[in-house]
Amino acid sequence: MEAARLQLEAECRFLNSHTYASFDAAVASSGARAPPWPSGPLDRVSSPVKGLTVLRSYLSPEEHDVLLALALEDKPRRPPRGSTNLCVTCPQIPTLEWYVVLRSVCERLRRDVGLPHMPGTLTLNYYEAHEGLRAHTDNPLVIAELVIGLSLASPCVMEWAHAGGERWAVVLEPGTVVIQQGEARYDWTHAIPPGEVHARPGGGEPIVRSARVSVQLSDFDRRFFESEMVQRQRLDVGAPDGQ
Ligand SMILES: O=C(O)CCC(=O)C(=O)O
Repeated sequence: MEAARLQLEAECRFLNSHTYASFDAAVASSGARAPPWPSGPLDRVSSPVKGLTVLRSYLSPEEHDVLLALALEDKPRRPPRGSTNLCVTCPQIPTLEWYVVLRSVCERLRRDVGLPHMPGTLTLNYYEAHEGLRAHTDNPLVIAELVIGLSLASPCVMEWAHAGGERWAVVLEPGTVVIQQGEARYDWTHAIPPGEVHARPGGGEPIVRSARVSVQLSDFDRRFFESEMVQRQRLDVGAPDGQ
C-alpha cells in the first residue's frame, strides 16, 4: 500500500505541474486578478489531531464570496439526498475563475503554514441544513496525502475520531480552512453529524445550521475518473429522477 501511495503522490505532482503551466499562461494573458490578501494575525486552532491544521477566518470576505458564487454556479440540479450531502468531483480545477482564486489562497497557505504544493482536483460538497457526512477517512489509494477544505456559507461541527478511541470536534465557520496531512489524513476519521442544530463543542450557544458548501482541493489518482463507478454516475446525471 505504501508503494501505491508514493506512486500516486509522484503522478499527481507531475500532472499538476503540467496543468498549472497552461493555467498560468492563460491567467497572464487574460489579466485575471485574485482578491487582495487579507492582513491580520493567523487564527490557528490547537487540536490533538496530529497533521491537522485548522485556520479560522482564513479567507477574506471577498475570497469567500467569489468561491461561494462559483460553487453555486456549478451546483448540479438534483434534489436533496436525505441525510447525506451532494458531492461533485472535478478531475481538474475547471475554469480560470476557480484557478485564480484557489491559486492565490494556496500561495498564501504556502507563506503562512508551509503548504507543500497546490493540489489539482476540486471537490464540491453541498449540504442542506439537516445533512451531514458519514465518518470516513479519504481513501488513501485514490486520494494523495494532502487534502485542503474551505468552508463556505454557514457553520457546522466537524467531528474527528481516532481508532484508539480519542475524539475531538471543531466548529467550521465560513472562511475556515482545514488542511489534513499525516495522522489526520490516515489515522483519524472525520464526520459532520446530520441535524439542523449542532451542539457547540465545549458548550455555549448551539449552532443553527443552514445550507453549507465546502470546496476541497486534493490530488486524485486519474484512474479513479476512468473507473466503472464514475463512468456510470456520469451517465446517470441526466436521469429523470435526478439520482
Ligand atoms: O464538507 C467538508 O468540510 C468535508 C468534506 C469531506 O470530508 C469530504 O468530501 O471527504
